[in-house]
Amino acid sequence: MKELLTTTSAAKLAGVGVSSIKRWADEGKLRTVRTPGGHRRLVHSDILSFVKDPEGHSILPMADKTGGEWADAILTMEFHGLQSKLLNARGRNGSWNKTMDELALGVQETGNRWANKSITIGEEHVASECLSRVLASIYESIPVDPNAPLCLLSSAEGDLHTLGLSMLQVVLRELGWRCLWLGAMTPLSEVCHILETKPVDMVALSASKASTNSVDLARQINEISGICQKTDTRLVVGGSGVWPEPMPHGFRTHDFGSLTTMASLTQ
Ligand code: B12
Repeated sequence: MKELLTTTSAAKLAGVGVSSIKRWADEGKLRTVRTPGGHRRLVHSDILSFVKDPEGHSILPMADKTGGEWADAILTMEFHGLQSKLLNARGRNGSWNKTMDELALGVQETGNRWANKSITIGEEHVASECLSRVLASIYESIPVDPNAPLCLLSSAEGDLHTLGLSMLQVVLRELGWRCLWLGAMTPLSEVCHILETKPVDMVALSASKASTNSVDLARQINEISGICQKTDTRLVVGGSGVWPEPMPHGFRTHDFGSLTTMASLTQ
């Protein structure tokens, strides 16, 4: 299954006109990814889930509805309410990867509400902190074998956003992995040093929408790829940042669902 679609293929798949797809992308209702040549691509799994009218025509991306509901939950800033909504969603979806793909839409919608000034920067900060604590509590509550394989989690250099990693560690824990959290602000040279000196099985890097420098992200990949090949460590990158595509080495994901397609990830 192809992960990324042109606007024309996305329109065909959704059964709507190209102009609707472009409008929803411009309004931020559909996620877009830029190719190195600057062309817009859409995420296949987003296009599959549309809200339909009674005649079966697509009227709005499902992402819009789901993202709105999750953003409302995040912005209650209430630890136990948010925790129980997440646990309920995990029960309904049957996996954390599906649940985190839903939640990510809510995090992105929270960012849109800040950008269009319907919430203040302070509300956004309190809500993100509450969400990262809830995610950490869920991660810690999932038992894991002390000898399970180890994944190192780091933000791309210069990117302060860590919620993608907080979601990722819950997904990995359910798949039987332990995680070593480096988060943001760790220089890439230190990530490389850890890979060379500790028994790490995989390294996961996250770059958010704020990582817009494709040349710098390509430099980071080139640097870390050499060490990963030397130490036989798997490399996976994700988030809306402009990672090189195709990657010279390693695996580029656009959602948590596709993580499970990585060979032998499930232990
Ligand atoms: C929360 C938040 C913050 C918090 C971060 C707190 C924290 N602990 O992370 C704080 C307050 C620190 C912050 C700071 C800033 N932020 Co901010 N922030 C956000 C917000 C709301 C969410 C970011 C996030 O977590 N995204 C991560 C996930 C949810 O999204 P994703 O990248 O698409 O990733 C998806 C997947 O790919 C997966 N994933 C992510 N990583 C990985 C890795 C692997 C391996 C895998 C498998 C999957 C995976 O998770 C998601 C699932 O679909 C966004 C809104 C948005 N649209 O993202 C703005 C946003 C990213 N921020 C923005 C900005 C501008 C900033 C600041 C520059 C603001 C400022 N002037 O100070 C700073 C500093 C940025 C820096 N140097 O990094 C802009 C960026 C715009 C741009 N193109 O530049 C955004 C888009 C807000 C907006 N609408 O304008 N921010």
